[in-house]
Amino acid sequence: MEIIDLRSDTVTKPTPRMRRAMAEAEVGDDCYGEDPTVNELERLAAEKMGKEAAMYVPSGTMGNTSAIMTHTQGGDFIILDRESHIYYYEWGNMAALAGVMPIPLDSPDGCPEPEQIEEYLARSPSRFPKVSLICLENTHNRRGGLAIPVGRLRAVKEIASKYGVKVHLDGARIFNAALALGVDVKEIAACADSVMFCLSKGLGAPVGSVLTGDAEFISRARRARKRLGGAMRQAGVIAAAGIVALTEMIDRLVEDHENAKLLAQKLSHLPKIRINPEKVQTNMVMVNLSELGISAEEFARRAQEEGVKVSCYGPSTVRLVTHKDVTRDQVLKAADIIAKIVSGI
Ligand code: TLP
Repeated sequence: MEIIDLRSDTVTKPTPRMRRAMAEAEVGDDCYGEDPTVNELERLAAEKMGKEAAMYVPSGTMGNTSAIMTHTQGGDFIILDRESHIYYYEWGNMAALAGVMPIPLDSPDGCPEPEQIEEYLARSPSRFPKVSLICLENTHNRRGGLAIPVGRLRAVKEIASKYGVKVHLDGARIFNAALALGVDVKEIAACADSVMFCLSKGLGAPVGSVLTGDAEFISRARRARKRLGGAMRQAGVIAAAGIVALTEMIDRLVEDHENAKLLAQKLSHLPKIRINPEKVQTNMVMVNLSELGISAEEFARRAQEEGVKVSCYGPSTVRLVTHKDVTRDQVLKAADIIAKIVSGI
């Protein structure tokens, strides 16, 4: 049976060009700064983001954790959306590894309001714990792949700068955000002191993310990466695929966005399925099943039986993600399969 895997864009497989680049990569010991392929990837990543420097990391989680460890000191607080990946999925790393406390705010459109933030930043420094970092996310995963407009990010950066607080952006899917907003990725990156983005999601590389920022920040972040066990040796073998991701795979993300819109449009006609097609801005479709009277887990199980994989995003919400390894025809087929499941409930 053909499997249409819509669980995540992380399931994408490397392209033939990536595999060739990996096989032929020039390598060296990256802990001595001697891997030319890693160095080239880091140079390219920094240039794309408009930042001075970059550090290759095995995962987005390690990129975010290294950033938090570098920007903060134990006992500090960080402000972030309560649905952010860092807060929701990253295993309490901020507390366990950086020793910082979260102030999770509820920001339904994914970006905290400056007023919400200022309430904490304006507190007396002698009586309240220090807030040293604000973490943003764009696109915002749990808020449905929303692309947060640059104006909103900039407003946060301005209030942060007023109080001397740093901003880190989890830009795992920053290229999807730039595409949806019709801006250069640098405009988004300029709203944060550090930006992490993933090569291993819609861009199709098998492994890896990059943390970018100014040169001094990145040289300190390298210590955090060491502590986390993420300093690699001949990592050029995987970085080579990252270079292909950055040079060849960005422009095609438009197809994923079109496919997600098509999927949302098809599913929104089904009875008792709740989707807000206007919220489908990038490559994710959140489907609310509460009126159907079936749990997300049961729905996912039935869909898998019919050859469509989705992920559960709450007791009655499933997430469907389009990516380079699902075609328009497969998306249409998945919509038909889901229609059949819904009609049988
Ligand atoms: N997200 C994964 C799961 O962990 C949920 C997915 O399938 O979407 N930031 C954001 C916004 C992410 O969505 C993810 C991964 C990460 C960071 C972490 O990246 P990795 O998996 O490389 O550690």
